[in-house]
Amino acid sequence: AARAGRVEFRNVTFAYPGAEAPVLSDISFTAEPGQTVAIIGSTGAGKSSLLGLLPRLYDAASGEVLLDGVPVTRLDRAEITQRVAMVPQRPYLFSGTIGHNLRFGKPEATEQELWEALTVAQAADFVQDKAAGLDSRISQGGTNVSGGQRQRLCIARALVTEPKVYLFDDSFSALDVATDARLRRALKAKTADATVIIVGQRVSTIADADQILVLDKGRIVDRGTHEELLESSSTYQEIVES
Ligand code: TTP
Repeated sequence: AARAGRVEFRNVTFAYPGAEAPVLSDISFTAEPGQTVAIIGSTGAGKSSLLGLLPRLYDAASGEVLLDGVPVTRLDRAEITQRVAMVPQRPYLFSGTIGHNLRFGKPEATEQELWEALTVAQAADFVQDKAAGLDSRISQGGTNVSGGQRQRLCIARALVTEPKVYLFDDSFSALDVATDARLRRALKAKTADATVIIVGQRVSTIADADQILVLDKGRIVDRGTHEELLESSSTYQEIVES
């Protein structure tokens, strides 16, 4: 059987309600199970908006977003959340214990599953260091953990649900380069069969992706591997050098 988690955008155009200019124009790409597709581009290029179309935070104005060949507009939310996990740019922790937060998408997850997810997310150490471990309280909005810890807890929360598709919106930006590298190595091993779409600002975060999409003003202006883009894309070169 074909592995699940294939994502396809077909000529997708999107504008926010009330806005005249489209934020995304004619976006087409495919991400296969086992692949990592990275999206890079300047601020406001439309990267977050692109990710949001898969879990239907918004719907395309024209074109189609398909999950395993089916337009997401024909799937219900439960079917999508079962298969797709998104770690948003400003990941949210609610008031409750770390365990509650990690079990958000899978209430029946065992402690062992939580620790496995924390280990991959490079968060096991700091949770272990807390006297109450998984029972440690998170304050509303997660203000009593650092930005990098919050990102890692939210990555662990996504891992607990074992989705077919991971969407990471700049999820590694608050991590130091070494932690970022360790996390992504562990993630790659853990999510070998999954489809990963990752928005990244740092070249080291995205350089090993199977395909990099260079987004500029809502359009894919270049695509390829890191090596290909270094040769062919002046936009990519500018991003790398900045
Ligand atoms: P984004 O999709 O947020 O662009 P980005 O993710 O590439 O930017 P960054 O790297 O800074 O995260 O925004 C694209 C445009 O859409 C931008 O002009 C702001 C607008 N926008 C809205 O109007 N409403 C929204 O809810 C969002 C997310 C963006």
